[in-house]
Amino acid sequence: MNQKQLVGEKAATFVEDGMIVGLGTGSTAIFMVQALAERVKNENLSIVCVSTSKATEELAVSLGLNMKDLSEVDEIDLTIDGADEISPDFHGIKGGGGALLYEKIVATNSKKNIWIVDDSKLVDTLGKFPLPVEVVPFGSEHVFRKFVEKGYQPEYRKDDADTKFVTDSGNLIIDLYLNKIEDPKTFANELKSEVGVVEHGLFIDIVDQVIAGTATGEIEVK
Ligand code: ABF
Repeated sequence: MNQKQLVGEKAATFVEDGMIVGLGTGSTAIFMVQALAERVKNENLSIVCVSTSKATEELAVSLGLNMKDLSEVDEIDLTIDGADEISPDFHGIKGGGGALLYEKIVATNSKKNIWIVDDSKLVDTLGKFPLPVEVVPFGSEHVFRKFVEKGYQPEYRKDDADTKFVTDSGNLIIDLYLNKIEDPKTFANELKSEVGVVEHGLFIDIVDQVIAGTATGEIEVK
């Protein structure tokens, strides 16, 4: 069994009967959703789920999970999601799958957040993974140019047809190839101050617990 499956299945055991659960996006989250659906069936769990993307919503519905829109629930009890990078102080980069806006909205409306990752996601300093920045299409070229002038090595996220990727909320993503982000908190504030930027993939002071795979095939709950 691979690390992503191990941590996904482990995380599903943290869900308790009666919970409102946020379902993350990405290949690791898929293992969690599948394991959670099995638990609901086998243990007759009564839970309500909220999705962080259309892709996860479709999977969860196909597996019989009880899905609600975020607007239909109060605070979410537990959100379980993947991540692209996690630093030792539990800040992260998310959005490699293009779902960072809905992921951050769901995460910031959750009492507890758990990230599930294989050990390749644990880094000393954030930034080697390109930082996704979600921008509205109108004027995005001007934001792009400002990023070039600042030396952020921007690239528009492309889809399989090599056209600009469009997020679930109809926006575009510019990925910043920064290599290292020495002060993520300051950089996050700078990005958010750029008019036209909707959200970015720096998740600062959001996660409460990390379930990570290890090279020896173990699971580490941090
Ligand atoms: C998602 O998890 C995204 O934010 C992130 O890109 C992804 C990690 O992908 P995977 O689990 O497929 O490695 O929440």
